[in-house]
Amino acid sequence: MAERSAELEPISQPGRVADSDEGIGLDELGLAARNHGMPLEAMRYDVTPLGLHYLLTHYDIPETSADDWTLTIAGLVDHPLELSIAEVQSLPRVTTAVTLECAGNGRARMLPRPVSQPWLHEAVGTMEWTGTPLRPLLERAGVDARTVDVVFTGADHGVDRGIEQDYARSLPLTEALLDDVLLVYGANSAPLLPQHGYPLRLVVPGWYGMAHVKWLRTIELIDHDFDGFQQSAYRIRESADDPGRPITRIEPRALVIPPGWPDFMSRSRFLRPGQLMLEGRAWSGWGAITAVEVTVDAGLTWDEAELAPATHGWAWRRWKLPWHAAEGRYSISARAADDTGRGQSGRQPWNRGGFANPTTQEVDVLVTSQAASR
Ligand SMILES: Nc1nc2c(c(=O)[nH]1)N[C@H]1C(S)=C(S)[C@@H](COP(=O)(O)O)O[C@H]1N2
Ligand SMILES: [Mo]
Repeated sequence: MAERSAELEPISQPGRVADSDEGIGLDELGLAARNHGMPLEAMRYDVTPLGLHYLLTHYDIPETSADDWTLTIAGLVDHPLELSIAEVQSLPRVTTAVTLECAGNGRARMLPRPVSQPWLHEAVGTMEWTGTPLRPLLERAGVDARTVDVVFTGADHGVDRGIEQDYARSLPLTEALLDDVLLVYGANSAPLLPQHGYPLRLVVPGWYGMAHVKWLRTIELIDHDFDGFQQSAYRIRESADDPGRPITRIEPRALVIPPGWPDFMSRSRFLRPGQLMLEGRAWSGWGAITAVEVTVDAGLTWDEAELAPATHGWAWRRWKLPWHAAEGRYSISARAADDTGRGQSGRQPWNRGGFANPTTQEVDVLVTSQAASR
């Protein structure tokens, strides 16, 4: 089903921005309860175990079956294709570890807060995706020279800001033809779970999550820039009437595995004094991570962490830094830079959608030899 209302940017009903003193509302809580993050201690795994990966589904998880699924490749092609899941699975098979991060990661820490899924830092995960490269299928269909965008549409359906739609996102043809773009039917050696797009999803290594269309039904080649709702929604805009710029690849980010043990409500941490290893992950969708710096004193001083050897191109990289924790209070953060010169600056450039917030974590830690009781 196509979108019911032809909307051009900017979307006529912009998302809401919370008042400066407005807490998280029940609607945001509802979204957060459906769309869980990855518990940050799960950064200990190179590959995020099934069920621990973050989840973001705008509407409902559709009822789908591999048995009667058809993937259609149509639009500006010489020979439209219709493929069953069995046919997709009979094509050359690739398995690759890719880190996904939601473009809204960090949104809840923007001030004022754009009202949407209120992520703190946990909208990230890395799975080993199994599928087949998209490019040979597009070549088999025969790409018309007039093609500008390739539109990927999922089976999920809903309404956002008054626009009824199937979830749909496009890639510029040049990006869709990159060798690492995959049609994926498996994750971590198992069939895709329903919530991650069973029976078929797109994986676009390096891009923010919104590009990785789940429950993929149709691929359509068009001769203009796609202006569907989700294409217009994911832009960096400073105001409601700012046309903004599209969100594409993942900006560099480093996160710390919170050390010690947490306080139930505040999630602040406790540690015994002594020698320990701070560890975490860093990733970028633009290039290889080249540096991670860590502070334990709220940004007064930064130390360079040791990077583990890079594994897969688009999977996060492990880092570590030995720390002698003396009694006292600390605020721990990490920041990353990549080989394209991009890096996490301390300051957040605010934007209306709450996207790509580079602000670092602030892990509050009390190092004490006493039992943590009052
Ligand atoms: N069909 C469909 N695909 C989708 C979405 C969706 O709501 N519907 N959400 C997108 C967003 S915003 C993100 S961050 C990722 C999340 O993928 P995951 O839930 O498998 O972690 O899926 C993307 N693909
Ligand atoms: Mo997302």
